[in-house]
Amino acid sequence: MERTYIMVKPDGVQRGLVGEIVKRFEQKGFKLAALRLMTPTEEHLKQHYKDLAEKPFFPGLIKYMTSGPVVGMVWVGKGAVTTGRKMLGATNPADSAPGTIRGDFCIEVGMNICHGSDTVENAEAEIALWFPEGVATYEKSEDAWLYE
Ligand code: RTP
Repeated sequence: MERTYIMVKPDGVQRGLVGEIVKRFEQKGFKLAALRLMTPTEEHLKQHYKDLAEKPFFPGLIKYMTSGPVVGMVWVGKGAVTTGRKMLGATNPADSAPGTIRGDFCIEVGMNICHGSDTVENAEAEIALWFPEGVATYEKSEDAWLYE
C-alpha cells in the first residue's frame, strides 16, 4: 500500500486546523500510520526542503516552518501520494480549487498550511526523515469496505 507524508505547517497548527485535516484524510478512507506534534530544527527542515535550497523564497520558507510546532503524519492507502496532493490543492492557494484544504482555508503561498509528498520516492524519504523509529502498518484485509 502506498504511503504519504502529510504535515500541518505552523500556521495550520496555530489556526486550529489539525483536526479538520485529519478528518478529511480519515473520511477519504486513508489509514493513519503515524502522527506527532513536533518543533523541528532548522537543520531538519533544510533536509526536508533540500531540493528548494537555491530558490529565492528558501530563507523565508525555513523561517516560516520554524515559527512554531508542526504536526507530521503518515497516511496509507491506494494512490495516497497523488490523491493526498489533490486533497491539499495547488501550492498557491490563489490557484487551489474550492473543496481542497488550501482552497478552503488559506490565501497566500507563503502560508499555505500543509505539506504533502509529491512522489512515492519522496514520500518514503520523508517518512524516514520524520519518523525514523518507523510507523504502523495495516493488513489489507482490514480494508474490505474500501477496496474492491
Ligand atoms: P509542499 O512541499 O509544502 O507540499 O509544497 P509544494 O510541493 O506544493 O511546493 P514546493 O514548490 O515544494 O514549495 C514548498 C513550499 O514553499 C513555499 N513556497 N513559497 N513564495 C513563493 O513563491 C513560494 N513558493 C513556494 C510554500 O509554502 C510551498 O508549500
